[in-house]
Amino acid sequence: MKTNDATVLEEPKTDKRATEETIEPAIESRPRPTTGVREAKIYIDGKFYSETEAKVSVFDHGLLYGDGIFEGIRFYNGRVFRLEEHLERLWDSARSICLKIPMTRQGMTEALIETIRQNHLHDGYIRLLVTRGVGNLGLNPEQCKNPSVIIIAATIALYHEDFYRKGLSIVTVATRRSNPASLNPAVKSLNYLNNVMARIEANLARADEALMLNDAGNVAECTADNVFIIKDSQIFTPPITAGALRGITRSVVFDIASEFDLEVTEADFTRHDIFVADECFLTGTAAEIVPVVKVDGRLIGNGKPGPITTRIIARFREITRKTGTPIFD
Ligand code: PXG
Repeated sequence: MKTNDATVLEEPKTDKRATEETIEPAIESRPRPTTGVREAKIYIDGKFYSETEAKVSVFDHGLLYGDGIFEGIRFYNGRVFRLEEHLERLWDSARSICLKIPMTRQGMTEALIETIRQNHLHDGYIRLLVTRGVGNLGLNPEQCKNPSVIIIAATIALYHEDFYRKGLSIVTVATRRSNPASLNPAVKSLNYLNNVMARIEANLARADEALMLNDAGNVAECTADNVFIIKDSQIFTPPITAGALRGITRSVVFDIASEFDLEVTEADFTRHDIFVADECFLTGTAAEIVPVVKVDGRLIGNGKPGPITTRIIARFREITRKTGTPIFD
């Protein structure tokens, strides 16, 4: 595993299958015990703390109930990628769960950029959280008077180029994406147990990711990524109403497709449509854009990343390295 900081990252723990078709597990490289930054500075409510000093109360409802929201943001080459869109989504999530973010958007931008500076990073990943704050053991959020803002800047494992060259093998899992009427997947809440359960199923099946359906049996998304398929040069992705997060990377794919004069249609589709697709790929801040070559044991297309996917990945890489909010000015 290549990383941009040799001191930090865990190696993926999954068993390797020793066939020509071996696909390295992408997702095991995601969670890491530390930020990967020596003498890291973590932002909590206006102050910076070391990794060992950065702590929240056991009475924070973010811990007690998963009551809070978050964003995962990448920065490349000294620029924060699509920061405005991430903050907009954060504010929308907050509004939906009646959480008042205790700072302005400008204040949040400055705190985020200052956190990256304090950690002397040019490329990496930001985890931004707003928790409901400290309350009592009852779930009523009215007890929580002061939401907390936490910003963690970390190095990020660069996925092995094989993930992008060979593609992933995914499985459909029995765990359904939560019904929007109970917990809307459009809210990026701290309650990710629905996704975690799906991820466990994928692990048990030794797959690289879990494909999640909604209650109607249509494709919603993967556990931390949006899904796209391509058929006859037309690109399809599930609509937000199917239980997909309004992914930032997803929206970049819409932009790239229009540059290429390709049409993206937001439409409900089923597993069958993936089985018969020419190409399939996933999008997410951490994974970026990654081809899928197998679903539920069936090869997609010829079992290799397709030509349109490959072009979109190349263009995405150009865009991420050249655009974004400057960190050091
Ligand atoms: N769907 C879900 C459920 C997500 O959590 C995406 C799609 C992709 O959205 P963006 O905006 O990132 O293109 C996400 C992304 C990770 C990670 O480490 C990512 C997410 C959550 C937890 C971990 O990749 N969110």
